[in-house]
Amino acid sequence: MKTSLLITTLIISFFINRTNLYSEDGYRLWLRYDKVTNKSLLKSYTTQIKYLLVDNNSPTLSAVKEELQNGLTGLLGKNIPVISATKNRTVIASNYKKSKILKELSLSPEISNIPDDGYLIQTLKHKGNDIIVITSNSDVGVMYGTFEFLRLLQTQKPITNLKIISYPKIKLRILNHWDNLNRTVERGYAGFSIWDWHKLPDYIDTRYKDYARANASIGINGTVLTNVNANAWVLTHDYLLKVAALANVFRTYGIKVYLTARFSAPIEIGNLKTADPLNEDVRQWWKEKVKEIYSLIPDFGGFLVKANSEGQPGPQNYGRSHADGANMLAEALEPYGGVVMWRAFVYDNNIPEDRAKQAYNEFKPLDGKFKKNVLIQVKNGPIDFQPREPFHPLFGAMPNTPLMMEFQITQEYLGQGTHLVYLATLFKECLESDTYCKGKGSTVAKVIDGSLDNHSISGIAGVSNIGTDRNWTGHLFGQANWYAFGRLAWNHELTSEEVAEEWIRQTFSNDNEVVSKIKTIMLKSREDCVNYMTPLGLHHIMGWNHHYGPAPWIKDKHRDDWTSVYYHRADSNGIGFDRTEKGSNAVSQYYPEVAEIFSSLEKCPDEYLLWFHHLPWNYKMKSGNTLWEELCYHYYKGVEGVKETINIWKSLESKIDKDEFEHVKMLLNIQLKEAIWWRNACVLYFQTFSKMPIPNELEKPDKSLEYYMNLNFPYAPGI
Ligand code: GCV
Repeated sequence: MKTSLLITTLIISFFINRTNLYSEDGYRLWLRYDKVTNKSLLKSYTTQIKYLLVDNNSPTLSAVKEELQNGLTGLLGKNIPVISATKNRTVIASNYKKSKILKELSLSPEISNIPDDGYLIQTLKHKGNDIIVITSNSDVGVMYGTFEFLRLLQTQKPITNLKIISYPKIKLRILNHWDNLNRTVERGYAGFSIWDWHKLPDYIDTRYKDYARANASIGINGTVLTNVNANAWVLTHDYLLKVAALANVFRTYGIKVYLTARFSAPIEIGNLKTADPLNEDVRQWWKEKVKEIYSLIPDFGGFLVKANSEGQPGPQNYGRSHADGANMLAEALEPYGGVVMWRAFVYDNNIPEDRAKQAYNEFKPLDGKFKKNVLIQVKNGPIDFQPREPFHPLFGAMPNTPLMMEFQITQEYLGQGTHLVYLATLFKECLESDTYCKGKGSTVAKVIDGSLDNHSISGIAGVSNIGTDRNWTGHLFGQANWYAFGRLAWNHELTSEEVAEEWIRQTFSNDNEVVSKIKTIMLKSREDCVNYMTPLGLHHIMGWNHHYGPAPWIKDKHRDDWTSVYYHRADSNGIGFDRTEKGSNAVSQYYPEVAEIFSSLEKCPDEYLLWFHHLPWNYKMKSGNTLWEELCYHYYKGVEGVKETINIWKSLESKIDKDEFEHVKMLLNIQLKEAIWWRNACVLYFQTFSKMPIPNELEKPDKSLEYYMNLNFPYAPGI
């Protein structure tokens, strides 16, 4: 009796586990390669793709072959034989520079001029054979072309008469992991760090390869493995061996590794008494360290540095400038082709100046003082990855220095692990902002891609949202932000809509209803979030330290610039930070055309109103409402937006994998709860100053301000 019960239990659990094994858990990201559902397209694909020829072997081209075989087998539902001589209906993937076969074909002459990472995908007729060529002047370019080709099939695009030429606008397309050596992730909401330092270098988790594949598929070509709040320990020999093991996996996929350099490392692991960048022993120490790194990792990318910011050590500890610090590291890296990405995220509460102005004040005078292999990495806005910020005034202000963009993919300030917020719209808003530095049309995108000032290096970084969660990003829709970052880093001219559509088709389905409804959800999601968190230019009013939830009441801390009241400045007269000439004059850091817009009450967009102006509660808005009413309407609109999202999502139940549907549904319910919490807490708090009623037609908060102020989250994630 007992034995039969045991057997039954085992059988049942076997089937349960099997089901779990095969249900969709998000691990495959956007590289699912499921069989094409559209029958006529499938027929057309299978007629055009009969054989595969991957010319010239190299680890990268072997990976190309593997990807094409896996991808095509999945998408077409049959095996595609690999051959060595062209036949009718062959897909050829080959490096143009190395390939004999391709020289015989009449490929578009443009191929010779395509920059290294770029590719050509072309349909051709050769000796009566129909062939499709994926080529590039580099192996990794062939890989990028391969992923584009597979994307065409995944998104069910026709592949007849192809002639696609594409190359990246920005050279360094890099993920920044804020991962600590103990595997916690600062501002990480998807579990622990995927780098298993303890088991490296001997144990190579299959995730490392899948991580590299996913990044290569969207053109990301670099990864900073460690937190900018850096630990010098990663620069010790034993850890460098671990880093080298990761680099060996990533190299095949065209991804270089970078490390964060703790400025005080010469003291902490080098037994020196100082880390002064002008001290000869210190300079020599870095040179030796860099030499050691390159002996283990010949294609090491370089260092990312956070210095003299939020307690991190830096050159100013020794009375030296940021340029002195950056140039010392740049000199050590120069012989090997490495770069320094020096962050401009600096501010000091001891300086009696608007925090929004400090990075500009510090860095603008240093323009032109950096070595050629230094990039200055600037956050998109002047404060800190808020739901909405105007673009950082440094963009356009340092023409003689390559400026890199730093976006945050992880949603520290936009709902962390539980809110569906599609960030392409935020990224695009910043990239498309006009700095006017060289007249109209001098967009931030043109500053960072180097085209405006003819820089030979250019870069863009995204603070990663990746962790050990099975679906990589915690929230399934977090994957869309990783995807969007990569796609926009490759081509910032893509629209948010195009990128969303690609992602949806590859992640969920090509069904038109699914595509259009999820696109609607994604495209409005960031504005919903701004509305229920920080409408009309409000910023930095979230929970203390963990940054979870609303807390506009934060005050009297050891640093003013870490409180909320410093930013919203609400009082009985009104609300907002006066950054006009009459206030901190942060507007003066922008070019006159921009400064004029932000300064003027008539011209300043509502989106930035309270970022730049302190206005009375009864100030008449363009809509005719008072400022107080407008604020309330925005908060309530944000919540309504989430309700609408939930309804749209629910209408897709029959068309979405069950597990994924439930996963997103539960998270949306949390998002709604938290949106209401943000709305109620903020409206009640600001009402203590406005002393005005919440407009009649709006439902009143069901809890008191005191209730919200007493909420406490000692174990909120990400710190
Ligand atoms: C890595 C904000 C975050 C910090 C982060 C810092 C930075 O202040 O809250 O966690 O530190 O930005 O970008 O350096």
